[in-house]
Amino acid sequence: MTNSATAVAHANIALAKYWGKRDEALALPATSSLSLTLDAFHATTTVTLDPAADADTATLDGRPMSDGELARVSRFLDLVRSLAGSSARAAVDSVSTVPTGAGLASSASGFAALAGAAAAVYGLDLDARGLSRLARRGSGSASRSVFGGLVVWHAGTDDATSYAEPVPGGEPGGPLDPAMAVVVLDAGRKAVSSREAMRRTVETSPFFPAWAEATERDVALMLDAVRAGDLAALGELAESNALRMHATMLGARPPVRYWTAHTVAVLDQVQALRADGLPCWATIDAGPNVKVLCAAPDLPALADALSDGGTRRVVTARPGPGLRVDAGGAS
Ligand code: 2P0
Repeated sequence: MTNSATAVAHANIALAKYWGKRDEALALPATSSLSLTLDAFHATTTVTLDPAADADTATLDGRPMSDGELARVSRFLDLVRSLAGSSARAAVDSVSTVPTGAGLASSASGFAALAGAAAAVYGLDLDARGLSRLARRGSGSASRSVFGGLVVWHAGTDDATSYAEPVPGGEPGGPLDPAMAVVVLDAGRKAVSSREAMRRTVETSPFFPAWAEATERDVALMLDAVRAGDLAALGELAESNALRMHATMLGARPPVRYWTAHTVAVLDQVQALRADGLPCWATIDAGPNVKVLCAAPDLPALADALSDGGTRRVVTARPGPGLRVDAGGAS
């Protein structure tokens, strides 16, 4: 019997954003969303069963997780244990190349890897869709990191129908050949967690219903653009969708604003680059950092321009792979 499993999951960046839940307990989103899994950032997580222990333990990058982080991991393991009919506690060891809590999708890769390793070690027999549904319960965006390339997360109406699946067309060298330059303006932890900011937006922003309607439409239009191999249409929709998400949270009380002056400077530059004939489109998540979509052949020139003479840190990314699980741990 295997008592240890390791999984690797890559971060994803949404082009049509998930911002707001309709059911907190089941982590059902208010809308569908569409993302690109990136090769540049990933989490590697090992889960080892320890039947003699009376509590779970967890480390992140070799250090014990904070009480809050451990509680969230342990709650997720409780769900896995209830599905598996097990009471064994576990040791979780995670190593991540994603800065945590900076709007760089650390929880997406983290919970997708945890879902993969925990499902294997507790003996849940899940297919990719089942793993996506499970990862969703840890962190909504983690449902998408189970798959590589372009991914759609169907909002669904209940636990069984809310899952992600891959969208053909985003493969490296394919018709869209997408790539992304990630401008890391601030890798520090954000002041308001995306979970709290989402909740506040749903409860207090008068713009929220319009956001939810528009995003469901955006996902459909983006899927059309992908099918047509039209990166420009996809990019224009993505930039608009991100600005609408931030407009919606600016409408919350108290308002949520993740942008800094540096964020705005990068948005200005993206607009100027486009006007100069370099097709590229910005998106921003729950943090000040800006991710810029382009066609892969344009990535070196884009990254060079965004680095602003080497004064800004820019990470270049191509489409990344889906979840990989190695259940061959110690027996
Ligand atoms: C997204 N974000 O679609 C959006 C855009 C951030 C901005 O998904 O509460 O960490 O754990 O379900 O998945 C971040 O939210 O939130 C996120 P929970 P999660 O990528």
